[in-house]
Amino acid sequence: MSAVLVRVESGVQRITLNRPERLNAFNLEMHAGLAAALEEAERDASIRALLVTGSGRGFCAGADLAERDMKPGSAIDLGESLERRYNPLVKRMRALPKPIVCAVNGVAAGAGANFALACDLTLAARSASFIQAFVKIGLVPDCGGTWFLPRLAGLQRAMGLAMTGERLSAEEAERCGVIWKCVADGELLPEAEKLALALAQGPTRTLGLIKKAVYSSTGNSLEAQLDVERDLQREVGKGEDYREGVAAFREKRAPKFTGK
Ligand code: T3D
Repeated sequence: MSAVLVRVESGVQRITLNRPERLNAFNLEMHAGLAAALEEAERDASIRALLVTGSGRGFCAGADLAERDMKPGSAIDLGESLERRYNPLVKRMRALPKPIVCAVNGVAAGAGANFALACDLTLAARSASFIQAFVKIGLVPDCGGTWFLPRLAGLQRAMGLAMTGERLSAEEAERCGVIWKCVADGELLPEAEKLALALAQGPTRTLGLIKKAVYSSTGNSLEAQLDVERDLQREVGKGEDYREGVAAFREKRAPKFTGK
C-alpha cells in the first residue's frame, strides 16, 4: 500500500496519510507522495480544493523515529532533512492558491501537528489532540510550529506547549483559535468533505487571493495591508466570478462560480 493515497473527485483532491501502523509518521515515501500530490494540485486546474486526513486511529505522529539510526557516535543532519523535505512541503502548501482543508482524525504529534496547522482550515475530531512532542526527544518544534503557534495561540501558550510537550485537546485547540473547528468523531469526515466541496465550488481565484492576503498580513503594517487589499480587489473585480456573484444576488439565485 502507498504511504499516501490520493483521489480527485468533484474538484476536491483528497490526500490520506496511509501508514496507520506507525500512526502515519513521515518517512521518505510519504514525503514523496505528498510532494507528488501537491505537484498535481498546482498543475491541474480542475482541482479547486484539497482535503488532508489520516488513516487509522492517528493523524500523523511526526518524523518516523523507527528509521533513525541512534547508535553512539552516529550523527544526522536534521537541518538537511528539514531543508529538503519539511520546509518545501510547508512552503508549497502556503503558496498553493487553493484552499487546503485538514481533517485531524486522531493524535497529531511533532511535525504531524504542525503539518495540520500549515493547512488553511483545520478541523479535528473531538478525540483528536495536538502534541508538540519535539521537546520530549530533545528537539525544537519544526515544520512551522514556532511560527504558527505564537500567531494562533499567543506567545505564552505557544511557549508552554513547546516547552512542556503537553497534549492539547481538540476542544481546547478550537477554544484558543489553534484550529477552525472541533466536531464529534463521527462528523469529522462528513463535515470536512462538505467544507472542501463547498470551497471547490467557490470562486477559486478569489479563495487563492484571500489566502495570499491573510497570510501576507502577518508581516505587514495596516497601511501595507490596505494596499494589498486594494490590489487584490482590483484584480478580482475584473473577474467572471465577481460578475456572476453580483448577477446571482440580483436575480435571487445561487451563484455558479467557475473559479476564473
Ligand atoms: O527528519 C527529521 O527527523 C526531522 C524532523 C523532525 C520532526 C518531528 O516530528 S520530531 C517528533 C517525532 N514524533 C514524536 O516524537 C512522537 C512519537 N510518538 C509518540 O509520542 C506517541 O506515539 C503518540 C503520543 C503520538 C501516540 O501515543 P499512543 O500511546 O497513542 O500510541 P503508541 O503506542 O505510542 O504508538 C502506536 C504505534 O505507532 C507504536 O508502534 P508499535 O509499538 O505498536 O509497533 C509506535 O512505536 C508507533 N509510532 C508512534 N509514533 C511514531 C511511531 N513510529 C515511528 N515514529 C513515530 N514518530
